[in-house]
Amino acid sequence: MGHYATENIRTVALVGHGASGKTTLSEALLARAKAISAPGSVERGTTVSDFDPLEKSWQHSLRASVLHFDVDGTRIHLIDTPGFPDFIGQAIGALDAVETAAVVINAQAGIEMITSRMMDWAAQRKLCRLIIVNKIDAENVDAAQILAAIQAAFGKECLPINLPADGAKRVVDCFFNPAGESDFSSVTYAHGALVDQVVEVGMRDSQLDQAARQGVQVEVHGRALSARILCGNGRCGRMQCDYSFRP
Ligand SMILES: Nc1nc2c(ncn2[C@@H]2O[C@H](COP(=O)(O)OP(=O)(O)OP(=O)(O)O)[C@@H](O)[C@H]2O)c(=O)[nH]1
Ligand SMILES: [Mg+2]
Repeated sequence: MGHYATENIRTVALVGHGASGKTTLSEALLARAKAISAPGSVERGTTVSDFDPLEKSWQHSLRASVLHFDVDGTRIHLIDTPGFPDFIGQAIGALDAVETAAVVINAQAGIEMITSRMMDWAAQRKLCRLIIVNKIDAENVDAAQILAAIQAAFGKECLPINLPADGAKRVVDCFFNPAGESDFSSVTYAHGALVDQVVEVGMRDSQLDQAARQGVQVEVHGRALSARILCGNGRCGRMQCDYSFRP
């Protein structure tokens, strides 16, 4: 392992209900960061994190797996956790090892039991929280309705960093782009709301510029291409600048 200054290390736990797509997303992130040559698949039993024979045969995670990759000189330590309630102790333990909880939501299923529990448990630990709405490419997904449900459940401060575009084939970054086309809402509106919120939490322009320069930007393509980071909370100003996953 190379040497990384503390400010160039991020620790993130992927948490959320079973089958929301955490392991698949981990693969996409590893592949995009070139830590692996191509993303594996849960169905084929070829993912980095579900390496146990039982995980491969059951096709879901049983234990927390620690992964890492580098992006623009920043080392990301990612913990992929199981979402099924029987194994949730592994995910709760992971929260104590990270600064950020990325709560993955299945766009088809909406907010599920473990979604809400994880948001609560991460808040109790004063972690940065972000929500990733995954599987927006699946059938019968109403992304606007999901955003409304997230805001109703977790607060209006949950703002979209990315919005779906081109019929959910890609997303548009609302943090760095002041305008653009999206499937619902408006990039201009979302951008303005994010900037207002960052200003509200007291981040000065110079800090914003610096955060944008240092920001972790991971591009995601492939199967888990529908992973979208939707919102920030907790220390939201800092989190929104630090993490921008741009499919
Ligand atoms: N259509 C679609 N399917 C996806 C996406 N991401 C994951 N899947 C599928 O959803 C299923 C569950 O994916 P996993 O990555 O195992 O989900 P998980 O959250 O790790 O599940 P647990 O380990 O049980 O908590 C698999 O069949 C994946 O291929 C996506 O973005 N779109
Ligand atoms: Mg998994």
